[in-house]
Amino acid sequence: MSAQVFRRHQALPMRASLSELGELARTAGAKVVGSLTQQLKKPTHYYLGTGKLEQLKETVLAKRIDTVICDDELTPTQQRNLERALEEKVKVIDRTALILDVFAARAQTREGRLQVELAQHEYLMPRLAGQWSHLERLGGGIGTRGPGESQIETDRRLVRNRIQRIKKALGQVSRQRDLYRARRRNEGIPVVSLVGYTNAGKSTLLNSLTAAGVTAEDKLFSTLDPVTRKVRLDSGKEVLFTDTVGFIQKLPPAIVAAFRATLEEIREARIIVHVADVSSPNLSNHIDEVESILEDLKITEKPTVLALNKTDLLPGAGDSRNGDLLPEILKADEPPPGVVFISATEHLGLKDLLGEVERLLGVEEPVESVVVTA
Ligand SMILES: Nc1nc2c(ncn2[C@@H]2O[C@H](COP(=O)(O)OP(=O)(O)OP(=O)(O)O)[C@@H](O)[C@H]2O)c(=O)[nH]1
Ligand SMILES: [Mg+2]
Repeated sequence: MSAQVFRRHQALPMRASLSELGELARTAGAKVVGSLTQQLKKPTHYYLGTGKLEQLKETVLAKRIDTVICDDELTPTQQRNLERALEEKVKVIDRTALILDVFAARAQTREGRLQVELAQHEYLMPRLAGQWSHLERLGGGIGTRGPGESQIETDRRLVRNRIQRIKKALGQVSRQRDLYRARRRNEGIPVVSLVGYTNAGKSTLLNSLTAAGVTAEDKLFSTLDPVTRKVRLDSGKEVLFTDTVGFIQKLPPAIVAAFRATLEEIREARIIVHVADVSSPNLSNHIDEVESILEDLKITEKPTVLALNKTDLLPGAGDSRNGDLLPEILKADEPPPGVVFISATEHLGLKDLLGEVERLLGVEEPVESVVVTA
């Protein structure tokens, strides 16, 4: 696939990952006052090593920090230990909790809200023990049941019940979705799915292609719920473009699981338009991440157009902000097949994009060959 051009198989560099975490935190309404990094072969029970932990304590005190956000998913023990080691009232959360927070604030439809709530509960479940362990120690002796322990069990049961109820409600919503999908299939209008890293410009593109009026903003995860709009191609043929939730590195498994139904809409698509922000210094990582999430969802082998968006922000060929890969592509007279350069805000390259979609639609889907023998 064309996106292979960018493949480098590397995780987002630590600095880039931290700056993304900062963006997420700002999106959630926090003010970022500083960051601290450490390279460890394996995180400790405190997540950080002893020296760094001391440094963190001092910074928290000096800057009167009220929340510490770690750029990985913390184990319940790590979270508890860190919280105990720091000042009282300092909250310790991890990347997953932060993403869940942003998602919770963004979800608008009933399905979106249910999905986020499911992910939140799944995330909370293994962490309940930690929250009540201080009570456990007050508990009785051998063979008796401490108040903490029974509290954990009550809480677990409540959460488990809630999870069951949400799953049931989601099942109903997804049946409605199936009906809608079947109707769409009957109408025979091909679906083009916009996928890409969060903030790549998917919603802006949908708005530019149609008059969709989808919220597009310079914030991570502005879209959580799928939006579908009809677009007429040059040939007069109609296609449905769908815009959906953006991807991000280290997307929490609880979220992928909860959003599976939404994400699987992509599987229904005839064509995928992978939108990427060409002005990002992390372009190749973003492309890699999106491809690997698609692979996880077993969505491969779909005809794909790679739409390199925000070309208006590029100072021009020869610029090396994007490492050594982009200039190569820009230097070429023509982008490689399956790649188009666009600017969704400036309406540039949209004809090329639709042309590419049209070309892919014209490519017959493989038909099982039948051998008839006399
Ligand atoms: N300069 C420039 N900015 C753009 C372009 N396309 C999108 N943007 C900006 O990029 C930001 C993110 O755009 P969205 O359309 O919300 O991105 P998205 O991919 O839908 O993001 P999520 O819904 O969060 O996954 C907005 O501030 C847009 O105005 C473009 O072609 N050029
Ligand atoms: Mg969007």
